[in-house]
Amino acid sequence: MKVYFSGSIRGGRDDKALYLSIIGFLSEYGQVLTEHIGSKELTAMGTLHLTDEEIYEKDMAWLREADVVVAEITTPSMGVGYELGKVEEMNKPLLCLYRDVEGRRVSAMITGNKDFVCKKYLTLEDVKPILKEFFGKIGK
Ligand code: 6IA
Repeated sequence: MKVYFSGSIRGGRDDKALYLSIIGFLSEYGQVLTEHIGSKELTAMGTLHLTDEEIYEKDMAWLREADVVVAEITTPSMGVGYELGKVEEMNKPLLCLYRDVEGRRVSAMITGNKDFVCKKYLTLEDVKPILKEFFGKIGK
């Protein structure tokens, strides 16, 4: 099974360590196409030698290839929001994970969409049973 993990890049890299851990959990369920999202070396200013057009084409191809999409949406990101809209059009199973952060709330365009499964968590340990339930439900 192919998993597309979506997380903020230019929106801010504060949660990159969390992304890396979640990608680790996801790799137990399948191949994570976007492992670089958790990379320490990848900063908001970028280190990959790709043009924006190449990044867009590559990510859209991976998104089409993916069987399932998991997003960490605590750090607001235009790119992640765009991907979520596309995933909805593609009718793929989607899970959005987020934490409560003081002074910040996830967009109502995401949590208000009844077709999106959005799960709030406190610690990384909470993520494991959320993933288990989600992948169990989609039969993977
Ligand atoms: O707007 P954002 O940059 O925060 O969007 C993040 C989302 O868009 C992620 O879920 C990625 O799938 C995708 N994305 C955005 N930028 C890149 C990227 N940049 N590489 C791969 N996926 C990306 C490379 C470094 C760049 C900062 C020059």
